[in-house]
Amino acid sequence: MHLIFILIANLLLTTAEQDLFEGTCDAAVKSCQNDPQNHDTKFLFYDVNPPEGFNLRRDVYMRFAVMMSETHKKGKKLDWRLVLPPWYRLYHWRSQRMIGQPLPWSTFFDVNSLKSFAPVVELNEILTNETSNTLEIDTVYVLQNYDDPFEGGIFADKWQVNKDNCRYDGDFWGHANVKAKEIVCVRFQGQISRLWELISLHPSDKNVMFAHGEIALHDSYGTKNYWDCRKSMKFNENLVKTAEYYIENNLNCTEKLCKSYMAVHWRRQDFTRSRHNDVPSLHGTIDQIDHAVRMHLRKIKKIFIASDAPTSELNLLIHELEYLKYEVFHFTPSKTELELFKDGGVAIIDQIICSHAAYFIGTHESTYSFRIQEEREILGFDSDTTFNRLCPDSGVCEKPSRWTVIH
Ligand SMILES: Nc1nc2c(ncn2[C@@H]2O[C@H](COP(=O)(O)OP(=O)(O)O)[C@@H](O)[C@H]2O)c(=O)[nH]1
Ligand SMILES: *[C@@H]1O[C@H](CO)[C@@H](O)[C@H](O)[C@H]1NC(C)=O
Ligand SMILES: *[C@@H]1O[C@H](CO)[C@@H](O)[C@H](O)[C@H]1NC(C)=O
Ligand SMILES: [Mg+2]
Repeated sequence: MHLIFILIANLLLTTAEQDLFEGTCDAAVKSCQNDPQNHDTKFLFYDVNPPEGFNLRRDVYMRFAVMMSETHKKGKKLDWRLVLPPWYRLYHWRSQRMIGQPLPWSTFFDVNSLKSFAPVVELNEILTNETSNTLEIDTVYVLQNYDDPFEGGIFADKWQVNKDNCRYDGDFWGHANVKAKEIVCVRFQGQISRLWELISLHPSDKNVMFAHGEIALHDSYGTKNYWDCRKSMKFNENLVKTAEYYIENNLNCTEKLCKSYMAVHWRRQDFTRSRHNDVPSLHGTIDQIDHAVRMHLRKIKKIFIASDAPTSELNLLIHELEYLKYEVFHFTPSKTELELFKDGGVAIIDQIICSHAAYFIGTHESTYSFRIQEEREILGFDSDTTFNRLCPDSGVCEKPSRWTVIH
């Protein structure tokens, strides 16, 4: 994660325009632009490193969506659509490990809103339209990191086909009827729009896929177009309604910018095991929450906790805070809600509730917390109420970077 941030910071300084390859579709031909059923429509698929979680995947989506949108804005590649990779067997989705079916993006997002920003289609929209029942991907490019990203002391954008040990480590989101005709491994580093150069290696390809899409970096992190894309990532309306109902009934707020509660994202599990320099102990957490309320929120008694902690650990935190006379809230889905929303939807409901809080404290370098911070920027909270983190019990505690919204 740290390296990624160095790289992103690097990219912010780069304004060089990519010299994109010309598309084969003439902007003046209307059918090219608007008809997804058009015979000549080409599809760009991508996949992400299997162990990566939901919220990094959202960031990878934005890289592809911004790339597509910026290319189309220049009148290029108008015959291309971006295929939304289904959500499938995510590592953190504990209650679904066994029964995991690939879930379309509409389970979690408002897909029409995504479509208002970039030309995206769900995989199941294409699969049902494939007459032969099998979807053939012409070329799967498996992206790989360079062994030394700073070769010769500099980080340069580059790519190179790599013929050694080439294989695709995914399974097309559990879809047995998706097949690859050719697999090409490519060492790649740099901005995502350079993937068009790879695509041009096989100009007659109709379906192209990039595995390990997370290796390609943002073209424009933090720009207006980045934020326009981010704003279009509205959640499924049932998730929004459930979160708003919870806020109204438990946290006494009916506005967008609530004043009645503070929220904490307490990331545990793998973070507790492998990042003890970044996360506090249970008692450290309690002290920091109590301190924040005394410093900034003297009138507030309600605290909402979002967490992936095991129930026993979470209950300890809740009881200790209650002992300090706080009213503590945690969203526990009913059995029906869990079946309906799945683990992924419940995690989003927690994020929405954190997004509306008067004050938010997140977990260092958690992409789950980052997405809440972005949401709060979009809602219009003062950034001081947003970019706060839990510190380790001892040692350095770097302030969170402030990625503020651009309208
Ligand atoms: N319901 C809920 N789930 C969480 C919470 N924090 C983490 N998770 C789960 O754990 C996953 C964490 O992975 P990821 O999205 O990659 O975020 P990161 O690992 O914190 O950067 C989330 O996608 C959720 O499934 C939380 O506060 N509430
Ligand atoms: C699939 O077919 C339906 C009905 O013909 C059409 O409305 C839809 O746009 C098609 N989707 C794609 C991605 O081609
Ligand atoms: C709810 O909020 C209103 C102000 O918006 C306040 O007057 C009222 O006392 C609050 N109720 C509770 C139970 O906290
Ligand atoms: Mg993760």
